[in-house]
Amino acid sequence: MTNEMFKKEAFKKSVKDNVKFLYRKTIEEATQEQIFQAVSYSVKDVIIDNWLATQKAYDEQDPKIVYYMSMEFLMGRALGNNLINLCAYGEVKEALEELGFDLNCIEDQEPDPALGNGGLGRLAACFLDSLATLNYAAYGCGIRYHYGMFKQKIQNGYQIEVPDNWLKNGYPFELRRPEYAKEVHFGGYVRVEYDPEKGGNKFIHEGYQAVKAIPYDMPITGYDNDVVNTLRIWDAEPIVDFELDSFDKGDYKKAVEQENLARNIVEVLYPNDNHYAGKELRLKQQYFFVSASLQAAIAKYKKKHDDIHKLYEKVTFQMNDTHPTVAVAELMRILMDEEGLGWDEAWEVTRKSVAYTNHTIMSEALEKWPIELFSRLLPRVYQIIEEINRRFILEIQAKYPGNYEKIKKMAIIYDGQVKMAHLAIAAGYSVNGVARLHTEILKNQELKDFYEMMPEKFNNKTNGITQRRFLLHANPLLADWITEHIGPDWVTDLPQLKKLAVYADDEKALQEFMNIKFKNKERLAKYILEHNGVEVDPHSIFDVQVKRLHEYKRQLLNILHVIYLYNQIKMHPEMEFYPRTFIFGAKASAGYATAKKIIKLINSVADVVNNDTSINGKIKVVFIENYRVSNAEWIFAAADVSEQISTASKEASGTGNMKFMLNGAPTLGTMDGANVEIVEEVGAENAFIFGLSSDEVINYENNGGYDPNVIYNTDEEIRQVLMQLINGTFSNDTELFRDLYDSLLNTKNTDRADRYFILADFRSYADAQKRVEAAYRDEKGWAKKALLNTACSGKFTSDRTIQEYVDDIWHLDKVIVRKK
Ligand code: 26V
Repeated sequence: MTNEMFKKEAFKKSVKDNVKFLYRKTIEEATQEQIFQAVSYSVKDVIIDNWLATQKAYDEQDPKIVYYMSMEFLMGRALGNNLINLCAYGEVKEALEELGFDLNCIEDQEPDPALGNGGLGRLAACFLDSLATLNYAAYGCGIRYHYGMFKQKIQNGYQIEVPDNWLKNGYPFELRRPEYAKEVHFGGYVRVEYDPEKGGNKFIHEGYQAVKAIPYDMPITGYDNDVVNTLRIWDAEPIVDFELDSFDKGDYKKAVEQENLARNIVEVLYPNDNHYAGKELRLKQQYFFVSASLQAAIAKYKKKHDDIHKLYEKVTFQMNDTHPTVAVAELMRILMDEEGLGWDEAWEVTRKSVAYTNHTIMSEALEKWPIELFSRLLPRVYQIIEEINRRFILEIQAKYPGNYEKIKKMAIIYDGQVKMAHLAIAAGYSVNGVARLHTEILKNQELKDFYEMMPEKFNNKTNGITQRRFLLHANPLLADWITEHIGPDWVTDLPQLKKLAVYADDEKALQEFMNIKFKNKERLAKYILEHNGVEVDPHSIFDVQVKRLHEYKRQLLNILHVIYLYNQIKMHPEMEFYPRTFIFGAKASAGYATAKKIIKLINSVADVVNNDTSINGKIKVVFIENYRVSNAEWIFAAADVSEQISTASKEASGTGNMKFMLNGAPTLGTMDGANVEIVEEVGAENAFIFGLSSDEVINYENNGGYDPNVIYNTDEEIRQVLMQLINGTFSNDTELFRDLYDSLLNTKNTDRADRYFILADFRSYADAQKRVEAAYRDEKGWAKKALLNTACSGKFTSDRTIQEYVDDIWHLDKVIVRKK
């Protein structure tokens, strides 16, 4: 059901009016960017009405609300997505055509809001989409970074980071809400005073620096249900303007400091993924958005309810990893110091209100703040954490009398550090992992002690993705084809895709399915030519690995295998070889030297291989610059093979794997993260699995027994590949890739050679790749595998994930907004 406003004539008029009011131009005079702004304002007009209706419905129906607290929301572009969810994409496309514009080009004008790094931030964005679509009341709570994820340029094969000034032209899908501003306090000290009224002490925080938190709201549209939820991201402003009389009061220094604090705090997203660095500014960011969000949530609750003891009946806070975990202590502080509750009452409310999701077992990612830093920045909050820790240790002692090992391993404060995961687990009513295997590893390895002490808290919620963005918007040809065959219900009920399985042996259907894949490959080939200047053949196998660059994700394994194939073809030019295009896309954290070196290696191999005419273009290697949500949509749609090759046990879930599957690309992967469940759904015969199991990896890690040098010394072809890293094959500078070579063979820079078992898995990976090639040669067989991947991907919708969170953790009520 679409809105009247989207009727062609009405919409055209609205766009023209907006161009006139915003720019004093006619549409003939306006730039594409201005048209984008005008179109967006027209769309926002409709959204605002639904937004008001939604808030009214929430007011009347008073549902329980989930606050999804996250340092990252990797939203991607909003215009196309909103049109999809408002069921107006087709109409608007036609209206714009009549005005002489191409909706795709207009969409392309939108900056890609990249307030996140990778999986964790994109998951948060998919969850908001599903919450709105399933009629649940939800707020996303985050930070309005002025600069999001950097833009990646590749120069001479190296990654260059360019600032992402996404707010430069103004962002049409946000609304500034200064009337809901909150104050957040840093530093200072705590004065204790006896309060005769209370019959106890009161804690007064003084001498702090204050920052004003200003919320900006972004609308989150549900699919075809008139629901519009809110992503609330906080900006920072100084409290006092620079007043002249500050000089007189001697407050000049403080005024400057407060101004600087406000300026710095929301300036930029930390572009690290999975690596904790202990930066003070990051803790400031965390406390800033957590405090403002909690204050806002409590103020909203109090408007309708007078008993703060029952907060948890109407409100729940989900902490996206440990990043917002300071919420535990901040909620305690607000309940005690501002709402007047005693410790026990406040603790009861807090522990029933907060829940925690773990997204990684990589030990580098664990957040542990030095006590000195923490207590200086957040003195009152730190006091509260000390008391939580004291009481938690008493509980441990009660359960395990005399067992000091347990205290050492589980305490929240230990060794001069505040351990955020321990705080989250001690306080939260739910602790979940993001895929079945990951949750099992948490329970049996990483968080074993916590699981044994409080097993009832632990549960699994396998990740999911939204089919509205990653199929309906990303792959319109396939979306239409599916709807022709099984009707449109899959858009909100993805398991319906199962009905496609009846076409698995239908030649006509398979042919159509593969024709669509081919068209999507042509679309991507065009993009690659325009953006990389490399010509790729859409008839070749598109073998794709796109994700953040990290050693555990093993892009290095992939490119070493490319080198191996290149050697094979050079050595045996007559050998049968199905042409392959290896496509990479990945950003490396700015300070992650090894990751950046791997990018350079991929580009260096690309240079050599792509320009070696003797191999007749059998292999092409492409590194897609600036991989991000918007080009990801095209890449998934065009992939033949989905590379999910992390060292088993390291990838908590993966979500890219699901996007490939949905778009009909079989997985080439290890038994890691959600790959395990993908194989379970689609059947092992429709995936290509290789490598050590997570048990085997963990066993090596704990007990030793793996030596890559044995492989190096016995496998001549592998040795040749490694030698080529340091003999000038891919760079005149023979030292350029020495570190990568060393990392595989000796312990110079680490405690273990080949930390991620690349050589251990190399042969098994090469075999799996052989199976891929053989399978691809069988055209019908491949089409069947591809189609079955789409057909069996129903489990991996974030709608299912969210429903599980609702049923097992949040217990939300459905709200109806649309009046039929
Ligand atoms: C961690 C850190 C550590 C401190 C510095 C900054 C920073 C920024 C982000 C992170 C998060 C890393 C965790 C993460 O992204 N995990 C990914 O979560 C996905 C969604 O659950 C999951 O699919 C991926 O497997 C997992 O790697």
